[in-house]
Amino acid sequence: MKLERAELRVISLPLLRPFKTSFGVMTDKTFILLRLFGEGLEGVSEGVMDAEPRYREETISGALAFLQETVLPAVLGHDWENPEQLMAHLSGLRGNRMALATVEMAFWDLWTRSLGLPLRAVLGGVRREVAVGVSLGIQPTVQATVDSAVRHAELGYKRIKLKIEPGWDVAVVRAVKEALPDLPVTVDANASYSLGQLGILRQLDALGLDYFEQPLAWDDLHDHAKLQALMDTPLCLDECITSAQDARKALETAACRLINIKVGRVGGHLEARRIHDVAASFGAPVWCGGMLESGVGRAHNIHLATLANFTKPGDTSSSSRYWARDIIVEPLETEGGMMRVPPGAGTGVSLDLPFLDSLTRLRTEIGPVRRAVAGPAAGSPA
Ligand code: OSB
Ligand code: MG
Repeated sequence: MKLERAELRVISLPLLRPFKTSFGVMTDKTFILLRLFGEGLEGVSEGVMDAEPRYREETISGALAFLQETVLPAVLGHDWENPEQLMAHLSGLRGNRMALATVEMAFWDLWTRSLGLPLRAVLGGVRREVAVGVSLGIQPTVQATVDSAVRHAELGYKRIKLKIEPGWDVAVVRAVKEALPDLPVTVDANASYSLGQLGILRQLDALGLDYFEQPLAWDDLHDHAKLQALMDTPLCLDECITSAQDARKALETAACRLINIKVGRVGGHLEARRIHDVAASFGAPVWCGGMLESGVGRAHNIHLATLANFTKPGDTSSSSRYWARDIIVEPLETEGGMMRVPPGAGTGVSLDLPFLDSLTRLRTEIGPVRRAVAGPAAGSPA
């Protein structure tokens, strides 16, 4: 597949309701959208880095510069046989896995479209629909959280994940567990606790959670291993895992017992699949996380989650939970807690370009020779 040109956009999509985590409140989802063009076809992806480095260290502004100045010039104008060859060419670039994932994922979409095959089939997926749960942000009250959890359980979602932070933990978890004794309930602290808070962590351990996601620092496998040795509840790592090597080290040292794989966090589908395989070799389940992606990133996640060892429900819930209108044409909606993989070649989804244009804050085209153009809404608020 000859990569001819690329288009980078920054999109702001308003969320239906604010999403609060231990690291901040989000009211709009702002993200990088990448389109890669070649042989008359187009592949699309979105980056999962935020404007500020509060989840992990990458940022939208940093990624834009890195993609424009380094990564895209290195891959455009060349004929790539497959994603492996493309990524081997970039293997000397350290870190920046969210930015690299953006290019890798768009290339997978483009390449599998050129093969006329669904992304899931080429990745080696084993199912046509994937089980999903929901991730509930920190709410104003315990009652509001219980109501939301019950509503989602009634819609068929197969697991409830509660965002927690110190001061918003034991009471809300206990109330949701009491309301839904038979549904798997999990918590995600997004790195907001430390080993100094063992008292609270032990209380959470006694509540029968399916697992506890990323209790401790985003870059700290060592303390997670210490904590796992003191807890019955399986720990699940998210922020800490950016590669198959990280996954091996985490599982070898029992810093966790399962892994939240986000293709956009780990450098793309190839690395996501390697993490999946490493976890399988340890007998550790994985599940597919999310970053409040638009339909573009959501579709990539859904295809990835068809691999065999994605045995726990993922976070890729219905698009209509997040947006009044998505940037893709095809609906991505669950039924009975199952999300059908979009049929068709590649990710199987297509951009709603007029709507996308109205959300575009910045647009740059990069050819084999780079040039910048003003976007339809460049410089003005979305
Ligand atoms: O830690 O899994 C996380 C959203 C943004 C950033 C980090 C996380 C999340 C979620 C929501 O939990 C997942 C989703 O619904 O897409
Ligand atoms: Mg998480």
